Amino acid sequence: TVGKTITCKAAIAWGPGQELSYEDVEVGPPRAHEVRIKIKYTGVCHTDAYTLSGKDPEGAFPVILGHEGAGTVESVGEGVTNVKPGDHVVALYTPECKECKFCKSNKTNLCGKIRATQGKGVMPDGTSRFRARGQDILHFMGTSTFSQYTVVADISVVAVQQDAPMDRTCLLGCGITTGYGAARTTAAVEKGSNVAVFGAGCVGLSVVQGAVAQQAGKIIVVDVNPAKEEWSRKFGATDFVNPATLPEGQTVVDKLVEMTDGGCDYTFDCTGNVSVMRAALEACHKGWGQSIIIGVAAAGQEIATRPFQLVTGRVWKGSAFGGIKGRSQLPDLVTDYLEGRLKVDEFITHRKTLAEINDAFEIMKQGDCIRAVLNM
Ligand code: NAD
Ligand code: AHE
Ligand code: ZN
Repeated sequence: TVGKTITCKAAIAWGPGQELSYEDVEVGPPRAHEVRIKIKYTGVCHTDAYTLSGKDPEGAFPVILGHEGAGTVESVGEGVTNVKPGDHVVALYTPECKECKFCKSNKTNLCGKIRATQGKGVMPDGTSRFRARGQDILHFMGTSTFSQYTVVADISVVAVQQDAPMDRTCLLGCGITTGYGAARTTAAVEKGSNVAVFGAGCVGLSVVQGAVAQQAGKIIVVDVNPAKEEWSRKFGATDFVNPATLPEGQTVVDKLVEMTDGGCDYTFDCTGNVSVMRAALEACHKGWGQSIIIGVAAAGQEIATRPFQLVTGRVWKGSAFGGIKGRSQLPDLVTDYLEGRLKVDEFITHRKTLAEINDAFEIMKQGDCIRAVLNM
């Protein structure tokens, strides 16, 4: 039997730089290899604000943003075998088809199967499941969690433990997994190694948490917001550096090199600022230090350093979704959370409803917000 279209509320981004509009949207039934999810909770990530700002080269409008969501499966299309109605799920903006050359490689978590259509804001068959005001509305990152119901490809969803609260598991859909995975999987920080984390938002604090799990030595957080010192120490940072309060003539690179007897073994950019990315690379130890870029920079921004930095052994890398293959590995992170090894609750500083989403975007721009979770 063919499913019915559902009318529900969503926050629609009609154009760049505009407030989101909380209004009715029609959500079509899932087609073959698609899943319709009743979203229960969604986090708001800086990448949503980045795309809304118009600075994302892939940004297109009108669109339903949101990529940090958890909910229950409402219905599935033909051929779906990995989830069933009623399952508790997390949406995956980095899908896992398990068949493409990326999925078959143990060197990456990127999946190639639907990346082209996902980037265009449509389902794999090239069409949208969302309609409002008589026109098609685009999908975002293959997830569009700022809607009470959304439709995703079956490879973009993973069922997780039913006893895990969904107002927490939603955060494993991006921020926490991204930072924790970057430290544990992308960098695979070794015991005793010195780590510097630039930017103590949800992502940076999650890197700290991952570095603690890897038994790193020094875990130095660098942030221009002094209030982040307390946050950083709460997650296990051993040191905090505020570049704005260094003595005249001392750069953050000088400071980190001095603190670590020559440079860090691993550094992470969790700011999206290309000057910070350069400092993070140059604060690495000669011969082996690795710098991992996690932050997302605006269209037109480019990174630079002297090639000599790389000639002398420093390594520049990047990480998307923490290098985690979502369908294979996200349930393990939920287990870590349920068994007390992974902090999640601590990241939630604000709670709002979907109708209050513009307030959540405002709050996110203030320094005291780590994550705002929306109840749908
Ligand atoms: P956030 O804004 O909460 O945190 C950023 C932190 O950086 C803040 O504490 C801020 O004070 C600090 N900061 C800003 N400028 C700084 C500077 N010059 N020096 C030192 N600290 C500085 O953001 P977040 O949600 O943690 O996300 C961080 C970045 O990661 C964003 O760019 C986001 O788009 C990106 N991101 C990437 C992925 C991925 O898979 N690669 C996933 C999620 C988020
Ligand atoms: N569309 C942007 C890049 C945005 C970007 O880098 N996205 C990250 C996830 S951010 C989550 O908060 C990512 O995973 N990218 C890998 C991918 O395939 O999109 C641009 O610059 O075009
Ligand atoms: Zn995100």
